[in-house]
Amino acid sequence: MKSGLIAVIGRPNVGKSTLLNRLINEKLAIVSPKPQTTWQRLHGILTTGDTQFVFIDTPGIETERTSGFIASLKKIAVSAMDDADVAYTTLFRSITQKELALVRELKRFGDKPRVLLVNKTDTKKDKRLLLPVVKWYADLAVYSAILPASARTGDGIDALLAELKKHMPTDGMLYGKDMITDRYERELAAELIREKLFHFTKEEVPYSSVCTIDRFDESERDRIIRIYATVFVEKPSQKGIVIGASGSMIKKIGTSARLDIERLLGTKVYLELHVKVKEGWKKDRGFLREMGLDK
Ligand SMILES: Nc1nc2c(ncn2[C@@H]2O[C@H](COP(=O)(O)OP(=O)(O)OP(=O)(O)O)[C@@H](O)[C@H]2O)c(=O)[nH]1
Ligand SMILES: [Mg+2]
Repeated sequence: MKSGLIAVIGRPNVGKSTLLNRLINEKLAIVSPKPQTTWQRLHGILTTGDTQFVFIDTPGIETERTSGFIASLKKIAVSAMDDADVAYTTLFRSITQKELALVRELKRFGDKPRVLLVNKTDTKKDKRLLLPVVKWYADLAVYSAILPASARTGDGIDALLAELKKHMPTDGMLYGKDMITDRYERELAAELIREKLFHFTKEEVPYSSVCTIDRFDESERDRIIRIYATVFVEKPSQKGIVIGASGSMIKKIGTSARLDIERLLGTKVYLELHVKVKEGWKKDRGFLREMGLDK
C-alpha cells in the first residue's frame, strides 16, 4: 500500500469541496455558490486498490493582505499546504492577478509535486477555450501536471487519481481502510447546518453564523439519532433573519439540514435548532479556538 496527504488548495469558490465530495463519493464537505463557505480542514479518505489518498479540503485562499477572521482561514489553508506530503491540487478556471498571486504562494512551499486541476470544464461549451488557460499555467513551470476536470460531472477525475497516485510517498496506510474522514459525525452535522445558512440566508448573515452541537444522542441509533444544535449569530437583527417570520426560516434550514444528515448517517434524525446572539464572536479567540477556527 502507498498513501499520502493531498492538500486541495485554491481561491474561494473554485470547487474544492465539490471535488473532495466527488472523490470520496459522499457528501462530507459543505458546498455553496457563495465564496468562503469552507472554514475548516476536513480529511476525505479514499482507499482503492493499493493506494490510500487522503485529501484535505481547505478554506479558499485570499491572496491580498487580510486580517481577522479571513486571516485565520488563510492560516488553516496554509497549515494544510505545510502538512501535505505530496501534491497540491489547485483549481483554477480562469487567469487573473489573484491566481498568479496564489501560484507565487504555492511556490513558497518547496518543491513538493503540484498538480493543477482546471475545474468546471462543464461550463465551457467550447473545449478549445481551455487551451490558452492550460498553456498559460504550463508556461509558469510550477505544476507537474495540468488536468482539466469537472467536479460536478466527474469528468477527468480518474485521470486526476492516476496522476496523484504517482506521487504517494508513504508505505502503508495513514487511516483504517474503512474510514472516509477524520471528522466526527457531530462535526459533519454542524457543518451541514452551516451549509444551509449559506444556501438560505443572504449578505453577511451566513458569514456571521456558526453552529455547535449541544447534544448528539445516539442511544437509539438503529431507530433515530437526536441532535440538539445552536446557531450563534453576531447581532439580534441576524437572529431575527435566521428565525424568520413565525419561524419559517429556521424551519427551512432545519428540514434541509436534517435530510442531508439522515443521508450521511443512514438513519432517521430528529434535529432541534436554537439561535443565540453572541456579539463579537469572530473576534473572540477563545471561542474561535473552541470552534476549530483558530490555531
Ligand atoms: N458547473 C460546475 N460548478 C461547480 C463545479 N464544481 C463546483 N461547482 C460549483 O461552484 C460553487 C462553489 O463550489 P465549492 O465546492 O463550495 O467551492 P470551494 O472552492 O470549496 O469554495 P470555498 O469553500 O468557498 O473556498 C458551487 O455552487 C458548486 O456547485 C463544476 O465542476 N462545475
Ligand atoms: Mg469549500
